[in-house]
Amino acid sequence: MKKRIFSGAQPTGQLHIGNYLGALKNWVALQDEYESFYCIVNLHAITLPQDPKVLRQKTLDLARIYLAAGIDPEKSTVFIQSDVPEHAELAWILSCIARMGELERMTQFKDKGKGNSERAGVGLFSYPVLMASDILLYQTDLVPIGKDQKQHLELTRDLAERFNRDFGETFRIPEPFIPPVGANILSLQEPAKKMSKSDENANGSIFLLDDADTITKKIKRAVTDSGTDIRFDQSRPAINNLLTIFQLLTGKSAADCESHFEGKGYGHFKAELAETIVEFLRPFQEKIKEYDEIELDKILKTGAQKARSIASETLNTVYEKMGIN
Ligand code: AQP
Repeated sequence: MKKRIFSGAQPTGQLHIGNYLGALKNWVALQDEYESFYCIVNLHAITLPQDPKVLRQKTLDLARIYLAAGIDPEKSTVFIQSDVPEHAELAWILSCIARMGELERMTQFKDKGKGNSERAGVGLFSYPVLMASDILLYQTDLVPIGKDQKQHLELTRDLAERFNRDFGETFRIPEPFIPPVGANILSLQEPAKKMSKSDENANGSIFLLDDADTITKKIKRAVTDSGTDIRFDQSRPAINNLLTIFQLLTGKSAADCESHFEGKGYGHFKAELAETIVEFLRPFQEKIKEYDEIELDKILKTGAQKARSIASETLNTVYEKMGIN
């Protein structure tokens, strides 16, 4: 039997090249080897205020992005989180297992709550529990994620182990899959921070739907560090980040990237990087238009049906073990 993968992205803001290189690219690569579940996690999106009409549209747009990136609905199960109510149900159960202290340690809550826990939403606080529910419902073996989600996956493992200890073997303990390169693509403007959908400065991110002009301008404006060599160097995060993007999009080795730009300056490098991104995104952007609403709806409904059949089995076992059913 194939091992199982679960992963998802939130339909908030615009997906950027960090989401693609840190997550989506690996989802596509892993779908042949694993039984894969790729979810549009719209219930996570509402942990921060969303415009209802925009949220619905972004949910469908994100499904299109998954498909255009190469997720094949014949191989992978693609679905919307809220179409499988078991996610929210198991999240309640797990929130009765989770401890306040362990949630308080989540750095993403500290970042997104802006240190003001008095005003932060309870959903924002408990969102890692919903993420644990997403993963555990499918008896997932592997979760492809960027570095920012590592702490949440550790919590998922802790909750699963605690439940198994207290109620008997129920959940498979998932392993993270963090790509060796690309797990933490940084902001083009502030390379001390990750590239992020919710960054107020749009120049920090290359969005998957940016046009050629915008991409070229953003790369031109990307901050650089001191030194002029175009080579990988952990002590120069800006150039390291830009070269990593180049490496992942061209599929070249790190050594080949460095020798390719040997003796060349930033001007040359940035122009070639911008061109590489534009050419990479062109077919992707064209493909997005291919899926009409009816076809998309069919894919998502079929996906939800398949997902539900597995999720409801896990939830029934959980209820039985706890004396609820
Ligand atoms: N900068 C990044 N580099 C590599 N991987 C990244 N991911 C996010 N940012 C980077 C990975 O993308 C997947 C989907 O992310 P998400 O939609 O759940 O949102 P997020 O992790 O909260 O990332 P964002 O883009 O920064 O969104 P906001 O600003 O809304 O928080 C995940 O696997 C994530 O690890």
